Amino acid sequence: MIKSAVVGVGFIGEEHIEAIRRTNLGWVEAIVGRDLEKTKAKAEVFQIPHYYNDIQQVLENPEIQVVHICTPNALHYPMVKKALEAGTHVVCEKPLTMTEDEARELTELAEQKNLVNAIHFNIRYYPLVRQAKVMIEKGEIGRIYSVTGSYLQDWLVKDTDYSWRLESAQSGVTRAVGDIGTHWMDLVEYVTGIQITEVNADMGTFLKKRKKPKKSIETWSGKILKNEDYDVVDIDTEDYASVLLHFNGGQRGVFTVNQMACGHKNRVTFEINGSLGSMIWNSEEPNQLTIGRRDRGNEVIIRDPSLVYPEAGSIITLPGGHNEGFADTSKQLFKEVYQYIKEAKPDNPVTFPKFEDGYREAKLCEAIIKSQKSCQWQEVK
Ligand code: SOE
Repeated sequence: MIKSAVVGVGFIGEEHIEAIRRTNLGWVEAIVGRDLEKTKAKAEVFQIPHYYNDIQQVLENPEIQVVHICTPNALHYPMVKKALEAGTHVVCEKPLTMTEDEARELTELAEQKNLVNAIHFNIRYYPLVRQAKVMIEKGEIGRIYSVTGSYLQDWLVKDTDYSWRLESAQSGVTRAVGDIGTHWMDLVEYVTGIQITEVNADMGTFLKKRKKPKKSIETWSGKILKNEDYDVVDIDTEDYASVLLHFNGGQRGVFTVNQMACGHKNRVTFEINGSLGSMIWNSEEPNQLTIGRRDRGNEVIIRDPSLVYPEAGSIITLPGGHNEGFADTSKQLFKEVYQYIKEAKPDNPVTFPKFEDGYREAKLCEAIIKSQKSCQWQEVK
């Protein structure tokens, strides 16, 4: 078992703990949280041997080979840097950092130190996403013309909905694009193999003021508080964005992100239109992929290991009809990372998303922000 530590134990940190365990390759030796009492309580619930309130204590333990950074975004850069400098492999939540410069620095540092570096772009690990990628590589939908889609949520619809993600100091200057737009852009570049070269963005903040709970609450915890429990604060990050896209082969595209879209809990969709067919997928029904055809009936591919390409089959655990979902994506991603660490052969192909993919997203975010400010198309450098 590869010993690991999870730093930050909110909603997504807990997901990491569970997913690491389900790989059958990793063992969670320690967790790190801001508040020692709360972290102790979580360590007891999850039966984890050690708990700390400082990452340094984890980095001093030579048995811990990997750290998972699941803190608010502002802490990714200093935490990842410390971990790499201490010679520890890192799995980081997205976005990698809050700025392009920080992302470049961490990407270079990880390469210099020859350490395994992964970023949690888990949506790549829905098996039919990988199936779509392989089908495109084999030319099954022909020449790609356009790529469209969205990432919609409703957990920030009310002015009483609050999270550290709303604050630019903790999450970065872009929220909806940085949090869920990065997932979408990573996903479509991964699946299609084409790259976004220019962006034209329109971003909006519907609620300019929100009620901030006097005590911090975890993302998705859905706590109901009373009026006197809040302070009214200004919001400086976007709820919504639509971004027009140009790709490197002349393809066109557009995506919308919206964290105030009632009824959509956490729905990523893409539609890829090619000369021989279209591909349509959404994360709320992840176990089916629609292939649209012009000259014959459309097809629906289902998530069944015996019916997909081996590359997609390799990230399926259960037989067809035994549905897998969100929690399985992290398990499959970590399985590939931990297997790579275990085999320790640098020439093995890297199948998981790396810091360079996080750096790519940082560049895309910077271009989107510039485009919003200038009201013009912006090149992605
Ligand atoms: C919050 O918007 C969030 O938790 C994202 O940060 C995750 O990446 C996504 O999976 C669900 O929503």
